[in-house]
Amino acid sequence: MECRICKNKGLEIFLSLGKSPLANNFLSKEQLENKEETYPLELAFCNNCKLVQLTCIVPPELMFKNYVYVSSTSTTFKIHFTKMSEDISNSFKLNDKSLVVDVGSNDGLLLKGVQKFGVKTIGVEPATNIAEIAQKEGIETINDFFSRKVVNGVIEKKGNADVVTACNVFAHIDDIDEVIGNVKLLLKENGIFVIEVQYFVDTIEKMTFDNVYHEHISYYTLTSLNFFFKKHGMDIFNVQRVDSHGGSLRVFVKKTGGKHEINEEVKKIMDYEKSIDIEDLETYKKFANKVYEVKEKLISYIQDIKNQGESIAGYGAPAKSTTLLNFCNIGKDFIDYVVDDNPLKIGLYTPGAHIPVVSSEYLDEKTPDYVLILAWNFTHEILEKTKKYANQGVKFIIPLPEPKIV
Ligand code: JHZ
Repeated sequence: MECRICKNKGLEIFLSLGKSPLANNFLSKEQLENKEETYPLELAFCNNCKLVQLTCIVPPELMFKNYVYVSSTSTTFKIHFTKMSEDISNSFKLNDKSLVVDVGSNDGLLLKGVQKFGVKTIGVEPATNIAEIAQKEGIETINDFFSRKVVNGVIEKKGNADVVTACNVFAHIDDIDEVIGNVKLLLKENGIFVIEVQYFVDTIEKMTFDNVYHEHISYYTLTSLNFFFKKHGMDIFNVQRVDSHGGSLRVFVKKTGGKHEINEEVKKIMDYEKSIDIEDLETYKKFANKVYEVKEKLISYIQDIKNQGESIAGYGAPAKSTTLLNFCNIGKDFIDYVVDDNPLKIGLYTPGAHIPVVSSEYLDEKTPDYVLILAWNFTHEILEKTKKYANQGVKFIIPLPEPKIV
């Protein structure tokens, strides 16, 4: 196996989370009867360009053609992407002559915000069912992967783009060289590429190892991103740490020689990464050891609750809960049901663990003693919504970085 960025062959495997089903492959009752496909979930480190990456790559068509994740399900994300659209439109002075193309545009949440500034937009979204949601909302969306053919079509129809965005999709791309070639082709000379991607430094510091699943092929730091963009004749000119998904980077990239000045934040974060030995394999091995410890702690925590005869429900059926539950062998013997507000998930069963996903009203019908917050990145929003249960004595468990009750 060779590194996806620099083609180095000496990759070091440092973490194994066992075999896991696809994280968003929720099952119908009938599908529970069939054998479920599982794939190894392992991370490797490249000593040359410092990229952390998955060893087992699942064909994207199996994961992204019919999708269950909808960005607008949480209020937190509605606010986040509305604010991001305002920031980008204002900072780069976008107007009715500008074009923004969003790669992996999901239900069009980001573009909806950009359109308020009169800006022309196009989304590119491979999941047919999700692209339809965006189209119904009036967000022009091409239902496809971000291929050369799609890019040529956009250029022909609308011209080159001022801004290309890619939020929570950059880590999902296997042939990242091809995609960045397409981004460069699509961008105007001084156009910018903005990505939001989960930050592996946050994963290490906050132990959010459940973000490891087959959709996420690469696990970026600024160090590895910098190597990657330089290789493609591009420069990172600004970077911000944002809260999404337990900690992400928003990275602003230009073609080398483009007009935007390089902000000092880039050096600051690069220096910070050096100070925590991000280039050293030992850092990753230490993280892996902690992951195995947290697994044991979480299992015994949940086991103790069950031994006392108390019941547990899960809050949220995020993709990451598939990793957490399967890696820790927490199944329907422990969790009676999980609630989720996304109608595409309700009525289905979680991958691997086979726990029923029900609507949040179910908490009234069968109120548990404990709620395990599986969508821990929305703890604040979830605790606000569930105050009445807390007042009735229901206790809430946050699983990571270490299990605790709030
Ligand atoms: P959430 C997604 O991961 C999928 P997930 C994707 N593959 C990716 O890469 C990462 O993002 C970055 C529910 N919920 O956003 C909604 C409620 O029901 O953490 C979601 O099912 N009610 C693109 O799936 C889930 O929780 C609520 O009040 O791990 C959260 O999923 C709230 C707040 C959430 O992403």
